[in-house]
Amino acid sequence: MTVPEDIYEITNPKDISSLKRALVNRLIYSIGKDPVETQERDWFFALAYVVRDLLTLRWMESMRRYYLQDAKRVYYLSMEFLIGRALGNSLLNIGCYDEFKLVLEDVGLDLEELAETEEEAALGNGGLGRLAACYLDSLATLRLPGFGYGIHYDYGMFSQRIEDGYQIEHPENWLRYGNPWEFPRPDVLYRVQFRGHVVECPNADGKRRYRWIDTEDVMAMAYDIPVPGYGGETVNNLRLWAAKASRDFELKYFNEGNYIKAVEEKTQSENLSKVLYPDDTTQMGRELRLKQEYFFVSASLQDILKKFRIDQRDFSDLPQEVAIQLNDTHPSVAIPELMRILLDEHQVPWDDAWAITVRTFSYTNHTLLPEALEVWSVRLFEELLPRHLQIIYEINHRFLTEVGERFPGDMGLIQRVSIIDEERGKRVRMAHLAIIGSHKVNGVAALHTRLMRTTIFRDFARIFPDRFVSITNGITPRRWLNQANRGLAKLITETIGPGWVTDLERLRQLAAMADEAEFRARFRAVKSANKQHLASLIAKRLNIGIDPASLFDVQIKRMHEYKRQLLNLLHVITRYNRLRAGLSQDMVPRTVIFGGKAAPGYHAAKLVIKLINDVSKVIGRDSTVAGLLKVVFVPDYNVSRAMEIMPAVELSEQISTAGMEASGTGNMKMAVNGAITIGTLDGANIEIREKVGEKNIFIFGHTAEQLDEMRRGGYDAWRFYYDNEELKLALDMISTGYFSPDEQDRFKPLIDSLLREGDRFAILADYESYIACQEEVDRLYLDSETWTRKAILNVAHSGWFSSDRAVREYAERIWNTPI
Ligand code: T68
Repeated sequence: MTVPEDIYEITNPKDISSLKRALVNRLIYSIGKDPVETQERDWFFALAYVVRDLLTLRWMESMRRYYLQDAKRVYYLSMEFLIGRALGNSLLNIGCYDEFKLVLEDVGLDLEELAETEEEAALGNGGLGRLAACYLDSLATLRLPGFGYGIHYDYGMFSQRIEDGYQIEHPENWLRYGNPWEFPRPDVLYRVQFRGHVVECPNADGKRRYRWIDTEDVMAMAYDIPVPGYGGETVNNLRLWAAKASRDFELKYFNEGNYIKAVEEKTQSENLSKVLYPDDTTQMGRELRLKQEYFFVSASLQDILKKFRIDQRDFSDLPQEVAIQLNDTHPSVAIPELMRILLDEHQVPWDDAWAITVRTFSYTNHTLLPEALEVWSVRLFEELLPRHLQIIYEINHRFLTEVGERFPGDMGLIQRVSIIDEERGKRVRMAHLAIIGSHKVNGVAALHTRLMRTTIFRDFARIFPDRFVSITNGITPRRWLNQANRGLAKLITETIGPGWVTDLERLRQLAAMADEAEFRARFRAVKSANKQHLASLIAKRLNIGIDPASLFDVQIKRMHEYKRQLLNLLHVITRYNRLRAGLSQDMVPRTVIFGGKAAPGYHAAKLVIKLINDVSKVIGRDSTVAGLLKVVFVPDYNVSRAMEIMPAVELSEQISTAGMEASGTGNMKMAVNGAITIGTLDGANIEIREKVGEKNIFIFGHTAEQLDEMRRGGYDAWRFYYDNEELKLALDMISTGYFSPDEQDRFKPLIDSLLREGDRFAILADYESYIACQEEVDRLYLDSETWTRKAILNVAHSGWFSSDRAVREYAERIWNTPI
């Protein structure tokens, strides 16, 4: 049916009175509330529905456009999308922020306040999930037909409360009041099979065929979330799958007359999409996790192939029409799944099926840490996905045969690259599967890709020299600058015009302004207002007073040993000791802010949270350092908290052990918001240094190569301890209960890991240069004009870290969908 244009409720989104009418209509007809008797949340939902309506028309237009263009589709498969709140971002992206602000004022409401009532979509752990969300924003802004596929978790990332200094996890029921952005699609439903067994049945043509039968099935139901690009022209789609019981359960038990049992089993199968696994670095090998992975992969592939119009087209066209990006190995079971569909359901010969598969998939690696690399026991795989295991064996057999022919006699090589790890029990190495089944494998920063090629995937880099590429991560300037830092955005726009929002390299034009005193003063005024704003939030929520004039020194990210929050704390303690010794003359007042969640089972990381809070308490009570040093742990760090904190950061702590942080993206967010980085030569810090210039960043510590060498020669933790009195003092204070008088050996495990267990993260090795570097930070901060100049240059040279640039690189170098 065609729709007459005049039927749309809002024809001109700049027309305040029609916006207001739409808002009140939603309140009455969609929420069912009398405008005289409303709560703030009702207005939020009414507003969200109006905005969604505006998005929906553009969304349909975008889909029609792609269809007519027959454009190649890009599908981003990810277990995580850390979206955050959507209201403010959508309003800015469609260009109606100020209009809606007026409309709300008219009814006595404040838009910013209303926006706070939105539950954030925290469907991710950290960097990997947030990257996926930034890339969706860029895909839409660049008008690329790029679609996300993921899981509709009932419970996303847990919320963190701090009780007596300890992290306590609470489930976060973000869907409690419903999600106003999503469209449930009960008609988009796919069957996903598990378990059962495989039978061989000869075909009429004599070829062997395999059938996967007697399976236990779960249904995947779609929820669609519109993703608006900047300017509002293009709206893409994020499709999340929720598990629903298949009717089979009901029928089976109905026949037995066991109604209660039927309902029990229904609930059990729907548990599949209940909760996000909150571990970002350790592979637990849990059955439910593998089920989640296959569940969303199977549904997504069925959907992708349906849109490809499988019945009318030749499969060999698939790689020209479709690119599928695997966000880490989590969705890599998609490789044997596509093979299974082609082989078993469409009788495509193996070699053709394999060529299609490899040309369709590509894989992004996000970590080199061995404990984070996914492996599944062959036994579990066989139980849940017997046909996939067979296919993986066949992929492996053919691959190893080829390797054997190309590198004859190298048995070690065969063992090392095999998908099946035959040592510690038979296990499927998902990274090997992902590399072998993809045409491109990318690392997320230059150093990370280099290390990937020379260390963990060295053999593969030899076998597939052209397969490995580096695409440094990026962040969306819409959320992280335009939305989060309205003050700076305004100053930038007044100075160089609004084009930077979609062309971040234009920030370069600010470089010349760094030498103008008047601009520096304005820039400083913005930072100062942002700091005051953060201070007022901290006062309101945590009842802690911080000095807005002090240096804001910030480390916000997941809690992990390799990120070395403990090194930061050793500096804090050393600083505290120096202040108490009366050495305050060279030191500027500082507020050291921490924030981050620890995986619930990660004891060392949780203990660091407790130590931060204990140190904070002792320092907070010591009047001799009042006004000179303060430590704050901000609870429940998430996307919304990040948006509040980033604009106020002056010193960005990026201090991971060299070679361990694949890229980092918080480092980019802070730099573009005018913070100066103190960091190691790790991940994207190296590229930040390259772009902003070595004079405008504080670099310290050993390089990855130096650490490697040091470890080969034997790492002597005690030497660092005895050679540096201040380090010894700080460690002794922690281990003798100075910060924990109620439990003297509370932090023994932390000290043991440093001194007795080899200091895997080289905290002691980097302590001295870190402290020296922090001294330099103080000296520079005293010279406020020079500091500001460098901060401006950080903003000016951060344009390259836009996710638009990153997505363009994927489009050109991996997806073959150049813009
Ligand atoms: C991060 N990884 C990297 N993993 O640590 C970070 N892992 O350096 C990089 O900038 C970022 O990815 C984006 O590339 C993660 O965030 C996870 O969250 C994760 C989750 C589940 C399982 C394993």
